[in-house]
Amino acid sequence: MTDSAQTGDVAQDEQVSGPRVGLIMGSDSDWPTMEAAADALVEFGIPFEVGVVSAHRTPVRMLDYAKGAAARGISVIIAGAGGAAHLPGMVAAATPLPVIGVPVPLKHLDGMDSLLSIVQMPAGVPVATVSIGGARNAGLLAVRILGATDRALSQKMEEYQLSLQEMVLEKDAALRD
Ligand code: RP5
Repeated sequence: MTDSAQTGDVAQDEQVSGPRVGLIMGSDSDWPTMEAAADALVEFGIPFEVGVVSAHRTPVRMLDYAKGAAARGISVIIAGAGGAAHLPGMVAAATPLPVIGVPVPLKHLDGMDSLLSIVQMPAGVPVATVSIGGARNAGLLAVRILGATDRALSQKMEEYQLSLQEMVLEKDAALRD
């Protein structure tokens, strides 16, 4: 995994071709879970950046990242964390961008602690929370958000949905073979 998350300004032309999704996590130990979000973004050809941004261990870096993301051309942030998982909510508090939270399951409590830390946001500061360990859906949700203003991407999502349908029908047919 590369820690390529950057803070600060970039030149205007870099925004056009630069990353559209910020994929961040509280620790590199979250990567085995979060990798599925990256895989989904790669499948749909979405440029993204990856980085470790810890709400507790690097609070200033977290705020810099959240405050600077929109100006750098990021449209959606996916934030994963485990345990006392404050990263998605704190990032959402410091950016107007949509934030998707991924509860990372740790050794204890099966990820329920992560889920509740991320999902119970106060009114006014939304985090779109996926299931415990549901990083693939976080990636797919980011694609759908970008697809709302990108017809080609939206069509690609429709094709993916059709492929899911075909997969189920094939399994159904195989059961009765
Ligand atoms: C959280 O603490 C991280 O998101 C990670 O899930 C958890 C444990 O981090 P490490 O001790 O493995 O670095 O903030």
